[in-house]
Amino acid sequence: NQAVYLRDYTPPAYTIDTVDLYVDLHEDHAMVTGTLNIQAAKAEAKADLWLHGESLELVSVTINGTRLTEQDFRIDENGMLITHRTEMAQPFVLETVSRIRPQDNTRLEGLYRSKNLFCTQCEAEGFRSITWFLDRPDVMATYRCTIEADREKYPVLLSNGNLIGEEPVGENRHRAIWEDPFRKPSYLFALVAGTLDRVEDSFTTMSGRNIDLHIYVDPGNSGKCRHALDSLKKAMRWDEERYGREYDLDLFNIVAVDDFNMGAMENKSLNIFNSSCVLADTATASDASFDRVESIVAHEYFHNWSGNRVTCRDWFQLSLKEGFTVYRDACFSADMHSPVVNRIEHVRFLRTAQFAEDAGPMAHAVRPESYMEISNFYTLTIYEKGAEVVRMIHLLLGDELFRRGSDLYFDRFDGQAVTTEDFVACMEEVSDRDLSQFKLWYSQAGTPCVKVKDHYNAKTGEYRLTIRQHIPDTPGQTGKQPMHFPFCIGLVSDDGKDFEARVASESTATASVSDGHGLMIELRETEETVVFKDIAHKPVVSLNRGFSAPVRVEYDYDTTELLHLMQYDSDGFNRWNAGQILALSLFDRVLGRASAGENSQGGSAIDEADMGFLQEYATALKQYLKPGSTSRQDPAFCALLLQMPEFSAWIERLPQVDIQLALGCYEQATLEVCSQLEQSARQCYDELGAHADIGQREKGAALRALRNTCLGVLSRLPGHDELAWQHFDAAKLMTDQLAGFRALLRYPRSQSSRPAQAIEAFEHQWQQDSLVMDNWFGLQAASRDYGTLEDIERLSEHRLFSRFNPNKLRSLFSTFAGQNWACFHATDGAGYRFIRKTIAELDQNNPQIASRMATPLTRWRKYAEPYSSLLKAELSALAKPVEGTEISKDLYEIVYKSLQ
Ligand code: B3K
Ligand code: ZN
Repeated sequence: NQAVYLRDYTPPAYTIDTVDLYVDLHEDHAMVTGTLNIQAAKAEAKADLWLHGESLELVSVTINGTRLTEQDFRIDENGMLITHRTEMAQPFVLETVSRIRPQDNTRLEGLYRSKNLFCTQCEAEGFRSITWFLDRPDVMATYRCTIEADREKYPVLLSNGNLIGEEPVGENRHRAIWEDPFRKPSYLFALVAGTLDRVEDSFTTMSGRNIDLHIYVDPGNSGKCRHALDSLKKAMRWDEERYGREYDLDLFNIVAVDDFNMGAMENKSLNIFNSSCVLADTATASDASFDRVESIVAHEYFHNWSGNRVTCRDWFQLSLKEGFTVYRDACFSADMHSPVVNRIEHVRFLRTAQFAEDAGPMAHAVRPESYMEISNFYTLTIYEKGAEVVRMIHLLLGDELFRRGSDLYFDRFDGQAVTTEDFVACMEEVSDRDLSQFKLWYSQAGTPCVKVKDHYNAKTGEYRLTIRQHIPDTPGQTGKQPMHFPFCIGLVSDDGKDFEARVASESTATASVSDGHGLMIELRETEETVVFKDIAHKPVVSLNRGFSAPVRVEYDYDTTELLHLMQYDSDGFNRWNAGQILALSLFDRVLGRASAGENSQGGSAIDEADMGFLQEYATALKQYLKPGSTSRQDPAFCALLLQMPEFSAWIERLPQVDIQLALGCYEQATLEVCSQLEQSARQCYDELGAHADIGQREKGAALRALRNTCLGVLSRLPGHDELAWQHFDAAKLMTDQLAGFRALLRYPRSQSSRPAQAIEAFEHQWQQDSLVMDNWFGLQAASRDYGTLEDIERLSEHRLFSRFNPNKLRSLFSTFAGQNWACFHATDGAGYRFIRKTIAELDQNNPQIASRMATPLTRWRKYAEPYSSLLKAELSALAKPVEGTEISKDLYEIVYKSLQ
C-alpha cells in the first residue's frame, strides 16, 4: 500500500488521441475491445508503455495489427507494461480485447449492474477496470463508444456525446454508436444499458441553440422527474447569466440508478445519479430532498465547465473542480432561495464536519501532498473548505474582477488539464494582486484559529482590535505560516446600527467596504492591530460576518453583548451565530459543573446561575417567535434562529469528551430551554397550521420549516406525543410526515405507544418505495430509544434492507455510528464492535462504503476513557483482517493513518 506524492508528478510519456470502445454486454460477462490511437510525447525517449488495468481478463493485444506475445508485455494487478518497440516512435494503434464481469462487481466502480441496469462509475480510477488505458486525468481523448446488448432487456443504450447510429444485430440483439466530440479524461466516460422510461424537456441557450434534456428512470418513476428537469433548466440559465457559460452539446442526459456510491457523477453529457438525488414528488420527497435534488443537479451540470471543459491535471488538484463547483452550486442555491439560510446551512455543515476532519487524523490540505487511495480524498476539506477558498477569492476581488478571472480561466484553459495554481494565476492576472500568501490555503491543512481582543478608550473615542491567528499542527505539518484572508466585521452601536467606522492609519491591516458584510479587513500577519477613531461608545463587535473566512473565532463576549447581536446585528449570519455562541456557552457551563461533580448527569437541576443565563437565552428565542416580529417574516431563517447547535457541533470544540456525560448535559440543557419555549412554540405551531400556504409544496416550505422546528421543540418535552402523532397521521407532505415521525421517536416506549404505532404505519404505507424507506431506517437508527444495538441488528435483517445498496447501508449503519450518540457510544463498547464487524464485512464487497463508514471510529483521540481505548481497539482489530480476507487499500489508509 504505497502512497502517491504530488511532488512526483510527471507528464505522461504517451498521449492517447482517440478511443474507440466496443462493449458487448451479456448476462455473465462483457467483452470490451479498446482501440486507441497513441502517440509518444517524445518519440526519441523510447519509453515502455504503461497501461492501467484492473480485474481485466486479457484476451488479446495488438499494435498496428500485430498481435503481441507474452514476451512483449508484463501484466500485474495494476496494469500492463509493454516493452518499447520501434513502431511506438510513430503514432500507432493499440487494440486490446478483454473480458470483464459486471454482474459480480460489488464495488460499484467501473462497469457494474444495478438491478437490471448496466451502468458505470469511472471517477476517479474506475475506467481501468473497463479497459486498458492511461487512466489519469491529464490524458484527454475523444471517444467513440459502441454498445451491444440484448434488444429486449436493454432497449436503452447510452454513452457520452451524440448518438450517431443504432442498428439491430442478428435476431435478438442491437447496438448503438455514440461519439463525443469533446476531448475528455477517462474518468468522465459513461455507459448505460437497460429498460428505462424517458422524460423529456428542452432548453434554448443564450445563443439560441436548442438542447434536448432527457431524464431516464426505472419504469414507473417518470412522475418524479419534473423537479430535476426544472432545476436543470434553472442551472443552465444561471450559468449563462453568472458565468457566461453555455452548454456545448445538443443533448443532455441524466440517468437515475438505485445502487450508487455517492450522490451523482458529472460524466460528459451523461450524468449518472443516485436515484435519491433525482426523484422527487410532493408525496414522497421532503422539502430537504427537493433542495438537495436542485443543488446536486446544478452541481453536476456546472461541472460541464468547471471540471469537464477545464479539468484537473492530477488528483491532487481535485478541489480545482470540486471546491469551485461547490462554490458555484452554493451561490446558485442562494440565488434560488434565501441567501442567509443557505449560508448558515453550509457553514453549520462545514463547522461540524469539516472542522472535525481538519482536527483529526485524516487532516489534509485543500491540495493534498499525498494519498494512498484517491477515493478517500473526496472529503469535506476538498469540497466544502475548497469552496470557502474560492469564496474568499471572490470576496477579496469583488464581483467584477472575480468574473473577469473566471472568464480568463475558462477561456485560457479550455480543453486542458490544469492545476489550482493556474486558477489562482488567472485571478492574480485580472486583479493585479499578489495572492502568493493566499495560496497557503491550498497547501496548509488545519483550521486557523483567530483570537480577537479589544480595547475601548472612552476619553479618546478610540477602539482598538488586536487580532492574532494561529494554525494548529496537523499530521505531517507543523510550524505553519500565517494566512491571508478577508475578515468582515461591523461595530454595532447601542441603538443597534453599525458605526460608520473607518480604519485609522496606524492600523497594520488594510480594510475596504465589502458587499453586504460591513468592513472587510485583510489579515496577513500573525498579529494585526486595527484602530478606529471617533467611536462614541464601546461598540459590540460583530466578527467574521457572513463567515467570510473558514476559521474559528475566539472573543470573550459577555451575555449582554450576544443578546444585543442576536437582536440587532445587520448581518443575518451573525445574528444567528450570536445565538449559537450563547447556546454553546450554556452547554459548556453545564458540562463544567457536571465534570466538577457539582451535579450528576441524570436529572438533577441546572444550578441557579446557569438557570438565569438559560432564561435570558430562551427569552431572546421567544422574541424571535413573537407574532409580528421581524424574524417571523422570514420563517426559514426564523427556524434556524430557534435551533440550538447539534450535539456534534458542540463537542467538536471540546477536548477529551466524556460522551455520555456530555450528552446528559446537552439533553438537560436543551430540555430546559425547550420548556421555557413551550408556550410560544405551541402558539406558533398552531398559528402556522392555519396558514393558507402551509400545504403548498414550494410556497409553504419555509412555513413548514418553522412549524416543524416548533414541533421539534415541543417533542423534547413530555406530553406532546399525541400532538406529534396527529401531525404524523394528518401529514399530506413527506416533510410533515417525517417531522412527525422524528418527533414521535423522542418518546420512549414506556411513555407512549404512539411511536411503535408510527413505525408500523410508516412501513405499511411506504414499503413499496425504497427511497422513502431509507428515511424509515435512518430515523430509527438515529434514535436512542428505537435505534438500540438490538434494533439495528434486527433492522439489518429486515426484508427491505440490502447489504449491497449504499443508500441502505448509509441509512442504517452510518447513521447509527454518526448520529446515535447514546447507543453507538455505549460504554461497554458493543456499538463499536458491531460497527467494526460490519465494516470488515462490507469491505469485502465495497471498499469505498466501508472506508467512509469507518470515520466515526477514527476520532478516538477526541474522547475520554473508556471510549478512546475501546475505539482504538476496534481500529486495531480492523487492521488485522480475519484469515482468508484482505483489507482494501481504501480502508487500510484510514485505519493506518488514524492509528499513527
Ligand atoms: N465527481 C463526483 C464524485 C466522484 C467520487 C468518486 N469516488 C461527483 C461530484 O462531486 O460531482
Ligand atoms: Zn462535484
